[in-house]
Amino acid sequence: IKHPLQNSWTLWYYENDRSNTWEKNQKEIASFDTVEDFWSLYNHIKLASDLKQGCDYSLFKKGIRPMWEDDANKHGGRWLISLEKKQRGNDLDRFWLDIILCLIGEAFDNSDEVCGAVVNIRGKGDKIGVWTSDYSNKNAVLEIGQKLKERLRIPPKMTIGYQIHKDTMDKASSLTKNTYTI
Ligand code: M7G
Repeated sequence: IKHPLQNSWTLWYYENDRSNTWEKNQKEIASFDTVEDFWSLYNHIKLASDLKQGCDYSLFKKGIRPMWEDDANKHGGRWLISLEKKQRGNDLDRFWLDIILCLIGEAFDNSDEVCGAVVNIRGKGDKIGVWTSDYSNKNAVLEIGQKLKERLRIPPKMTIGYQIHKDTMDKASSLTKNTYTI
């Protein structure tokens, strides 16, 4: 028998089609709830670094849509890892896979707070966000950020910020203030 995961997960793909709304451009690709089914999916799809500019992958717990408006996200925020352009060649795919493995392997003490993760492929610099459900749960948010930094081997002196979705909604995301930094 296959090795069950604690949660079922859904992979979403976003393609920037200007004739459609942002929400309509989010497509569900597949869901899985075993280790083996995760790897068959992962091995079958393009690496994040091979997606076109403007595209996203999102991996969320099944039943949570990869958007601020979802009930699970509306009081939440994200740890944001902003990559330099040159990091697409090496760090991007490794970071994204390591984050997926943290999510589906329930690597955090506060894994219940985790909703999912998003990778944005952008010409101005790629981004990876790990979304949690309640920004006011400071201890949980900080624990998740710490663990993320360790697991991705981000140097201690390089800080990452946590941004509340409500703040991101109101501002161009590059201007959103960090509520926590680590
Ligand atoms: P982005 O794709 O997160 O980052 O947001 P980018 O600026 O680097 O491309 C781009 C735009 O997509 C936002 O300004 C919103 O118009 C839309 N958008 C992004 N997200 C995550 C959401 C969301 O959760 N809900 C809605 N309604 N729109 C979103």
